[in-house]
Amino acid sequence: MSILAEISQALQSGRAKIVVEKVNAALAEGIAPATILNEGLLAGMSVIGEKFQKNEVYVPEVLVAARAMNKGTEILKPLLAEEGAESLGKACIGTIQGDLHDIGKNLVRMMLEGKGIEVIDLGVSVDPATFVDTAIEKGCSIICCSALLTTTMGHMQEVVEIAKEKGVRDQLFIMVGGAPVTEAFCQQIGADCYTSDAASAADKAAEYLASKK
Ligand code: B1M
Repeated sequence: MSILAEISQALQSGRAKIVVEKVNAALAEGIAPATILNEGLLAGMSVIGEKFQKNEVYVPEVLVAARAMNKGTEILKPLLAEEGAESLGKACIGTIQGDLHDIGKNLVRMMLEGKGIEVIDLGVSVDPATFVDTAIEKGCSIICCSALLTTTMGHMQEVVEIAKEKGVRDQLFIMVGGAPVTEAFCQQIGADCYTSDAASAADKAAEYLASKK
């Protein structure tokens, strides 16, 4: 097995320590950081994403894989910056105002990062205006809103309305999701994209960014 396949395998098993060892070994072998990222770490995360979609792995496995991925990318981040590797694009993400649930939001963030998208995590109970202001200030072309509570999911519509008021609606891809959110709700509030799971959200975000290049 090649060292890149070993990195992918270790990541899929959530073995962060082995991922760190193998990433360092790959660098010592002279493999380019971007190759290690794409063909080692992201390849492994992509397998996990597909398995998660098919219910072949569950939240705990995804979380440990994502943790292993983070350990690996921590080593590569400064080297990738030196190489001038560009991220696919930028997104900001948060759980909507009034809602403190963050497990699903964190999974979406990790899957987006796994696709090479730079993510600004606004945390939980995020004011609708903060999503739009952050997107404008930090140059994010995607806003991701997560909601778990039927009582507060309505605030997502305010994100859409504020983007209109600030004249940036057509520059933003507004994505919504979370257990009570549906395709019909997404259409009703005028958002751009609903997905039922984190892996599909990352696929749609990457598709959108690729279409803008
Ligand atoms: Co709360 N809670 N909770 N809770 N909680 C629910 C959501 C609830 C359904 C439980 C129930 O009553 N059966 C219910 C909501 C009912 C409703 O609104 N209809 C509920 C309630 C009522 C509450 C409180 C009000 C309870 C109280 O205090 N009386 C309170 C609210 C606090 C607040 O937010 N203001 C509360 C508190 C909590 C805890 C703090 C204890 C804890 C949260 C811990 C945390 O997040 N750090 C908690 C938990 C854990 C849950 C349950 C058990 C699990 C939620 C979860 O993390 N699921 C939940 C019941 C349940 O769902 N079985 C429940 C796993 C997670 C991976 O799924 O977030 O759906 P999910 O993410 C999925 C997809 O939805 C999607 O990707 C993920 C998977 O791939 N996705 C997106 C998510 N965001 C996306 C965004 C996208 C695309 C996809 O694009 C942008």
